[in-house]
Amino acid sequence: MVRVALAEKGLSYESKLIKLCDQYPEAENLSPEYLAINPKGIVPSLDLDGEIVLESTNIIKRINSLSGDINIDLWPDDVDQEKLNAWVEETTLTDGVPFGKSLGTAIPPFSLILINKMIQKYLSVFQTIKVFWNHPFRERGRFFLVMKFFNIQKPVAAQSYKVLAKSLMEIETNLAESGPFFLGKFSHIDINLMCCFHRLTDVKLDKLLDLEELPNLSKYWKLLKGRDSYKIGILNFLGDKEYGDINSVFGKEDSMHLKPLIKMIKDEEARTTS
Ligand SMILES: N[C@@H](CCC(=O)N[C@@H](CS)C(=O)NCC(=O)O)C(=O)O
Repeated sequence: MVRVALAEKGLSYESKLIKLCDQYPEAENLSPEYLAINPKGIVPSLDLDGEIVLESTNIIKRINSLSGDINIDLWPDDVDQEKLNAWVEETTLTDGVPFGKSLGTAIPPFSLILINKMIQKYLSVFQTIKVFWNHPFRERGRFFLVMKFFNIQKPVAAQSYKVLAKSLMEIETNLAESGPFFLGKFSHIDINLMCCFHRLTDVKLDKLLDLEELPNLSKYWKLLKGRDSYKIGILNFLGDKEYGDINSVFGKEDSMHLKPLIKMIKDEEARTTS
């Protein structure tokens, strides 16, 4: 989300990628140097000439206050501020919000299997226990340890069906009223939704974004994919390792969650129009 925001604003920056503890034994996000920047040991963090900004929502707001090569306001005054705030919150991976409670926490469950596989492939039991002990975000440490031994994706993903289906339908209604972007003009929420939708394509649920019941959503996703920031911030960013891991887990087939989700959307659509 932050890379997309930087591209939207046309800001240049130095990017320091660190090796996260869920897929690299180096666990650079738990190093003393990184914890001095971000005590929770999570990414992203922004260092703006010494001013440290944490949490993707805050970071994007701060980025928006800077002037880059592109004159765009990601938080325009003339859009519904309450709705913008609520939907940005709704689509962020907010700490403390359980999986499946918001759109931002209903999508990660579908990619949990990727974290499962990466931890199992790249980390030894000893390294995983070290992460468990050392992660300052206790909940995460516990979570990674569980993922080393159990594939918990299926039940967790099933709990997220309702919120995911309901959110896509709400986005459709909203777009029908005020498109072409979520609040008419492009804003922060479109960045978050771009990232949520891209993740749905990673996990082979992209057919949800092309249903005849959701025509405005389908148009909207095409519009988002056509933005330069989508290419710069997402498509061009992923390297061979990322694409390799994603493809080896999700393959070319549709997700096993696709059918139940489509059924839920179609049933709900039939219920509301009858
Ligand atoms: N609420 C945070 C969530 C950040 C987050 O969960 N980042 C993940 C990567 S997407 C991370 O740092 N994972 C490594 C870890 O938990 O050790 C934000 O929006 O900035």
